[in-house]
Amino acid sequence: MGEKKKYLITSALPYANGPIHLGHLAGAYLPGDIYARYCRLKKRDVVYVCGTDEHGVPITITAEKLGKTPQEVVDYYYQDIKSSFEKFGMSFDNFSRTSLPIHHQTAQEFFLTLYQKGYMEKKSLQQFYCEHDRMFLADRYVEGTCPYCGYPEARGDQCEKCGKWLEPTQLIEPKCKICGNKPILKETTHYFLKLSKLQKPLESWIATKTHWRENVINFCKNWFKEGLEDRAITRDLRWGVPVPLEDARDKVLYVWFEAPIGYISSTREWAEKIGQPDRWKDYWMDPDNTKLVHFIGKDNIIFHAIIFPAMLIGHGGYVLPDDVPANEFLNLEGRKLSTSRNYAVWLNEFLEKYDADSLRYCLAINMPETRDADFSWRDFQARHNNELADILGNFVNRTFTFVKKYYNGRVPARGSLDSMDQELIQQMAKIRDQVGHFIDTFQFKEATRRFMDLARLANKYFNDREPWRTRKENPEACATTLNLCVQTTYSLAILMNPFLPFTSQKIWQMLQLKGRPEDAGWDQIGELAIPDGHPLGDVTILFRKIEDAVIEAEIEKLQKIAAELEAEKQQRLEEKEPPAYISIEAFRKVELKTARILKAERIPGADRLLKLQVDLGDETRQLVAGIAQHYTPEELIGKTIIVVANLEPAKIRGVESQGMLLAVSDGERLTLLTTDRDVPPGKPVS
Ligand code: B3M
Ligand code: ZN
Repeated sequence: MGEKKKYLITSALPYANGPIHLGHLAGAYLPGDIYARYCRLKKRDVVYVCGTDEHGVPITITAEKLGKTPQEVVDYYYQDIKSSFEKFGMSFDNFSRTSLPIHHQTAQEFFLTLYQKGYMEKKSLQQFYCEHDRMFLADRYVEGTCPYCGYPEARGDQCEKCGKWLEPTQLIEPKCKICGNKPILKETTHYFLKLSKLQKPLESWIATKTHWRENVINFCKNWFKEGLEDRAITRDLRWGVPVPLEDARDKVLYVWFEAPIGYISSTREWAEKIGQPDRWKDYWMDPDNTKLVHFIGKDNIIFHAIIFPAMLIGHGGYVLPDDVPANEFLNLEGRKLSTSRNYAVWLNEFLEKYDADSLRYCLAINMPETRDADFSWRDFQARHNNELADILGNFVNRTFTFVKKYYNGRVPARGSLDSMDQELIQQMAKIRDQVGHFIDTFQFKEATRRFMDLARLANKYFNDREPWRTRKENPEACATTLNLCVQTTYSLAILMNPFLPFTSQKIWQMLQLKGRPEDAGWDQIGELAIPDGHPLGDVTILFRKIEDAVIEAEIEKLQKIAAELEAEKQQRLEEKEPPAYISIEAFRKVELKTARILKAERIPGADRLLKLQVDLGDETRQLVAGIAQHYTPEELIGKTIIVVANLEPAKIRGVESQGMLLAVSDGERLTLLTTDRDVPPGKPVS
C-alpha cells in the first residue's frame, strides 16, 4: 500500500557550462538519487526532477572563453551532463533544461504573479559598467575582494568562500572579468524583489524547521539577523529569460530568480510527457500532502532556504520545502578542487575506467554531510577491493558458485532452522529498518555502512556454517545454509538498490527474477522469497580488483597538477612587493582628528550608507559612511570617533562626504574606532 503523501525531490540544476565532477555528485546528486530510489522502493508517490541551468553569466562567460555562442555551449553540455548522469545511475523522472519554452513561460508567469501581488518594485540604481566592453557588468562579470571575508576573488553576486550573497557594488577593488579594467558606475533600472516584505512570514516558517541540518539553520538565522534587503532580480543581459514587461524589454530575469522555478518547469515537462499535463499541480500545488526536498551543495543554501521559499510564499499556492539537506564540499586528495586548473576527477572520464557503483559506494560512505570530506584514490581502491569485492562480491559469488556446483544451479530446499539461521533472518529485517531510518533522515553515510553490515554478516554466516564441510557430514544443514544465503542475496539486491543500482540489477539477473529490483518493495527485504528448486542464472563476477599501478597513475596525475599549483602560489608570494615604508612626514600629512557624532540618518535607496553630521571642534562636517548594517543611527549619537579630516570631499550616491571615519572589520562586523577616554572633538590624533 502506498502512502497518501507525495514526495517531490529535486537536485540542484547544474550549470550547462562544464562536465560533472565528483564534487557535484557528492553534494547534490548521489544523496538525491539514493533518497528517490529508496522512496520508490517504499512505494511512495515520488517525482524526482532535475535539469540543466542554462542561463546566467556562468554560461556567457564560458561561451566567450570558448569562442562559441551560449546556445552552442548549453547544447553541448546538456547532452554531456545528461549522459554522464545516466551512466552514473541517476534515476530522475525528468531531466529538463531551463532554455526550453516551457521554462521561460513558467518563469515569466511566476514573475508576473509576484509583480501583480506587489512584490516587485522598479528602482533605478548605479551599477558597474565597463567602458571598454560597453556593457553593464552583472554578477560574475565583476570580481573583487569580498567585503565580509576578504576573499580576493569574490564574484559580483556571491562570495564562494563565505557564501555571502553580494551586490556587485559591495566588492572592494572591482575589476571587469573580461578585460580586467576598473568599471565605472552608471545608472540603470531594475525590478527588485521585495524580500523585506517577505522576511516575517519566512522567519516564522523556518522557525518550524527544527529538523533541518544545523549548517542550514545557522545560515538562515544569520541572514535574518542582518535583515533581508530587497534585491534586483533583473539584469542588463541578452542571454536569459526575457522580463515579461514592456518597460524592460531589453532585460532578462536574474538566473537565480528563474533557475529554481526550473524545478517547477521540469515537473510540468514530466507531466506533459506522461500525457497528464496538469499532474504537476498534484505535487507543487497540494502543500498539505506533499513533501518537497531540495538536495544541494552548501553554496546554494541562501537560494533554496530563503530566496526561493520567499518567492513561493509571495506567489502563494505552492508547497514549501520540507527540508533542504545541504552537503558540505568534497576535497580531492586533501586539496580543494579546482575545475579551471583541472584539479578534479571528471565523471565521464572516471566511468571509462571504473564502475559507477564503486564510485557511488565510495562517495556515499564518505559523504560530506556535516563537514567537508575527502576523496582519495587509495581510499577508493580500498573500498572497492576490501569491501565491495572481498565482502559483498565474495559473498554473492561463493553462494551462487556453490549452488551451481553442488546443487545443479537450483536453490536447495530449506530444512529446519536453528538459532544461527534465525538470527540471520532477523538481522535482515533489523538492518532493513536501520538503513531505512538513516535514509529517511538524510544520514547517507551511516545508511551505507549499515547496508554493508548485512553483506559482512552474511559472509560471516557462510564461514561459520562451513557448508564445504556440512555438505558431506550434514546435507540437510548444508542445503539450509545455501538456501538462506540465496535468500540473503535477494534481500541484499533490494537493500543495495538505492546505493548500487547496477550491482543490484546484476544480482537480480543471476537470481533469474522477473522485472527489476526497483519494482520489488522495501518490505520484501528479509522475506524468504526464493522458492526451493528455483534455477539460478549465469554467475558473473561483481567486482574485479583494482591494481595498485592503476591507482598510482591516478595519484601521480593529480600530484603533478598540485605541484604546479603550489609552485604558482609560491611564485606569487615571492613576487609580492616588500612592505612599502612611508616617512613620518608622509604620515603627518594625514590629518586625523576626533569628532563627535551629532546626527545620523539613513540615506533612502542606499541600504548600506548612513549620513552623519559630526562636530569637529570648530566646525560641523557631513560624512557618508558604509556602516548602516552595523550600527543604527540612534546608537551612534554622542560617540567620539576618529576621522580623516583633510580627505578630498567626494560624492557618494549623490551625497557629499567631507571626510572619512575610521573603522575596523573582522571580516563579519565593522567596528568604529573611538577613544579610550573622553576627549573633546577636534583634537589631532597622532
Ligand atoms: N546552477 C548553481 C550551481 O551549479 C546552480 C544551481 C541552480 S539550482 C536551482 O552551483
Ligand atoms: Zn571590461
